[in-house]
Amino acid sequence: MTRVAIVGAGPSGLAQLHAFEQARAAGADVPELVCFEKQSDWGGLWNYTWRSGLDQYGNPCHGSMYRYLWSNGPKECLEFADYPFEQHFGTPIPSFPPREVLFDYIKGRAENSDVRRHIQFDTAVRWIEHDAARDTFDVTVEALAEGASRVEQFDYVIVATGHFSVPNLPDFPGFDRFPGRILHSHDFRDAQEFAGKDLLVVGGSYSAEDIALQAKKYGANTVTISYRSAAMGFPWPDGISEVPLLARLEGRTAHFTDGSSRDVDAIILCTGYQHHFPFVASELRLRTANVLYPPDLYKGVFWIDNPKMMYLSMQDQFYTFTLFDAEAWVARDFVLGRVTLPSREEMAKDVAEWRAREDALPDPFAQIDFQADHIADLMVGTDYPEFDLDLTRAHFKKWEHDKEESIIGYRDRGFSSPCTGTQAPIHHTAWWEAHDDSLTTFLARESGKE
Ligand code: FAD
Ligand code: NA7
Repeated sequence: MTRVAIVGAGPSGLAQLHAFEQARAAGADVPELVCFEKQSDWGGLWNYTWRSGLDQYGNPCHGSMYRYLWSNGPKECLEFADYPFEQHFGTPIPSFPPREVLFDYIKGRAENSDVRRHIQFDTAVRWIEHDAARDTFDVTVEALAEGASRVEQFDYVIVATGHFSVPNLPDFPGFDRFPGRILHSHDFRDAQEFAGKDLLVVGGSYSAEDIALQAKKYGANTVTISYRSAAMGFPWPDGISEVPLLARLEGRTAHFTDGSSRDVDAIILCTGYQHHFPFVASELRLRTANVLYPPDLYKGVFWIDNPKMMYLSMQDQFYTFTLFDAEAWVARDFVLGRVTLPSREEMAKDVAEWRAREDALPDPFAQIDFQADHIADLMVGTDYPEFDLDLTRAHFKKWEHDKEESIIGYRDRGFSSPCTGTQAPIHHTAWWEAHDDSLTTFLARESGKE
């Protein structure tokens, strides 16, 4: 029997399992699916952990999410077309839910399609290589609790291990003598740790933006954001400011390239992540920066030198769950023989064209359209349910404008569903004032029980 290995049971691995289950429900003959997940539960980054550094088995901790994390984009732009939010929660909910609420939503669809039975938890994939003679993949896995390794053969491998877990960690002169804590955003957990402190955040993207806001919201005295290329330029609340790149530290004094300086108590490096696949043999290993169209992946999914090796969710992400679904549906249809791929040369040419187009994108609005076009391209010929993709483009562009208008207020807006058309209600506690991010409070307040 044909065997498919899926590595990782985060949102993209679960999308893959779900896609196969949908085909099975519609009568398809589905191969044997085995999903290996090194954590003890599913949900990937959305499965919050207090741990940082190493996990309970001594392996690098996967989790990069932190307490009080609320969706940083409208939920309508990541809604599962075959499982709308309203279906899961039984009522319309606001557009920017906290982590626990989205985790619940992800779990809901996975439970409904009963995919858990395919997942081997506490099992890390250690090595993937292709055997050309047999045209199968040897996958070495380790059952972490037992410390027992074994090798299994698969006809297809789908890597869904995410790429926001292994920090990119630059060094700066004087770090070795700084008398405070220096951490990467991967290890950031509870913003209350920085209450009353003067914090330096290095980076100019989503993590820098959100962690700076979190820290201030939960009581930091000041937050200085140091950027390399360009200031984010949002209308920051009092106590948050942006300065050019850090040049060096002298004791607790940070000096910046514009000649200014500040005394700081702690430093958070929001300097992004590495695509890191040490468990993949060199000739199958994706090597890329955080871009919208990585090299060597046809349709962003198929490894062009051997398309039976697939990767999900390796793009920089405006779209998340919607993109993962589109990728998972295409990967599934390839495995099921419903899709045939062009020659290696044609695939390489197609990838090159997309990448050239990405290089020429002038601004985030064009980037949003680019990623939406990628999704539209993926969905041609699949049976993924229809939804209003163009509406999500418009939502993302409005969201960009909302952030420019109010960086503490953009989450207090409501968007309409591309699946049901329902307009999201406004959460009655403004995000900047909402300190309780539990699912119970978020939903109970919504239905007027508090
Ligand atoms: P992950 O969620 O990273 O899951 C990968 C899974 O693979 C994990 O469970 C991991 O344990 C497993 N794994 C890894 N290596 C192995 C191995 N060798 N063997 C076995 N299992 C393995 N997206 C949004 O839509 N909205 C947000 O608000 C948002 N906020 C974010 C905030 C932060 C701080 C970060 C880091 C990301 C955020 N994202 C957000 C983006 C996020 O990447 C996606 O939402 C989503 O989690 C990606 O899913 P994934 O399954 O591809 O990867
Ligand atoms: P991103 O979006 O990949 O951004 C990384 C940022 O780190 C970016 O602003 C980089 O600057 C900056 N960076 C990288 N190296 C350095 C050095 N050496 N010095 C200074 N600054 C540096 O990662 P994020 O963590 O922000 O976001 C990842 C995901 O997490 C995202 O999906 C969110 O939803 C949450 P640049 O702008 O390139 O000059």
